[in-house]
Amino acid sequence: MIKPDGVARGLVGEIISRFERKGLRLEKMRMLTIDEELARRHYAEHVEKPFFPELLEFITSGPVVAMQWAGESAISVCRTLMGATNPLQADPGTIRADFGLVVTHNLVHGSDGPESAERELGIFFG
Ligand code: D4T
Repeated sequence: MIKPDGVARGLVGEIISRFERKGLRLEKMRMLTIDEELARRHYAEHVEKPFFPELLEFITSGPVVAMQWAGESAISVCRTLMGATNPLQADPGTIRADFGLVVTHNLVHGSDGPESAERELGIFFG
């Protein structure tokens, strides 16, 4: 998912292009603005975390682009292209390192395993 900062900064094409050039296949795509109810479902594991209020405000602040990507090891390949959660710790050449500066505004979200991918794709495309 391209988060509100990625959309607002005009980086949708750049980010999609990186996944496409890697060889992954774009299967589904949807632009939407996440409301509080959807944010709480999507980030269920973070609802009690101290950073959740800030995360909630940010993720509902503007449109996002939800996508379903397919291909060999798609989940780990996506996470490699995205880089570490905190852009300051992400490797150069990753999306978060190249375009991000602070952890809240880290441009992209990717499912961290097959179960979360199934759950999250169900939320956005079910
Ligand atoms: P997402 O879920 O957005 O792909 O990020 P990660 O899987 O890489 O990281 P995460 O689940 O640990 O964090 C979810 C989301 O919360 C924001 N965040 C995180 C934040 O605002 N402050 C923080 O201290 C942390 C750890 C960034 C990503």
